[in-house]
Amino acid sequence: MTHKGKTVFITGASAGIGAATALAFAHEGARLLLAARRMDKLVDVADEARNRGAAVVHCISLDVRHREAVANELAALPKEWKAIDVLVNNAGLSRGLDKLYLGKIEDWEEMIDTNIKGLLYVTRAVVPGMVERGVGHVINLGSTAGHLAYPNGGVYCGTKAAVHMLNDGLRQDLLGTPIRVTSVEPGMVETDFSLVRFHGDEERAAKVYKGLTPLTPEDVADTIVWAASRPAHVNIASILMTSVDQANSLQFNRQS
Ligand code: 8X3
Repeated sequence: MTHKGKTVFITGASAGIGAATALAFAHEGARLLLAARRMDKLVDVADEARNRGAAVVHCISLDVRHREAVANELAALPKEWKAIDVLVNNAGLSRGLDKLYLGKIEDWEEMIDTNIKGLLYVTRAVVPGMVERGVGHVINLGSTAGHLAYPNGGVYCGTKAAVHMLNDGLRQDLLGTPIRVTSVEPGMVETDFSLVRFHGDEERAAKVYKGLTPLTPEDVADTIVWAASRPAHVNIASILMTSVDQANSLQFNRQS
């Protein structure tokens, strides 16, 4: 199944897995609807997507945490962008690495508002149209962290466990329609993830990936495109993926 001419909506598309996914679908000739908070970065991704073969690219500035903005921006889309074939619920982040009983409440709220509530707002805005048109695929970005918690990451892990369950629940609610629902759940991926977690502390972020080979954003993008490329009757429920240097949230093969 090719994505030529299909409309693919990706949240958090300005960097990391979101940007790599945009470029991977661009390579297939998809029409790309890209959303992120940082419009300057998003425009660069859009330019690159056009170079890689995207049929056409439309960018929207969107903070998925804002319920009304999500509803309004998606309702205001030009008609030709409303018929979304693939939704990649990628916008998400981690903030802080603290004992849960000492954690910063603002960090918790940012993660919960983005990773859980933002994903729900976007899903709520997009999926009814998919049901109405009888076509669609929702791909949610989960994590190994949603399967096994790690010390000091309880709230982030909790949000990703929630994504796993929301993914499951949505698939059940869509039974009887042709809409597919998949979660792609990676372990460590070398992106700005740790830089964001540590509020820009580069030294601390670099240590996370020290001595091991993590996944790349392209590895995950490739998997997302693969899941979206199965025959229409095949639903990949979830894909848990790590580099060979990681077994789960707690076990790593580090050289140093
Ligand atoms: C990212 C995986 O283990 O770095 O979702 O938190 S981990």
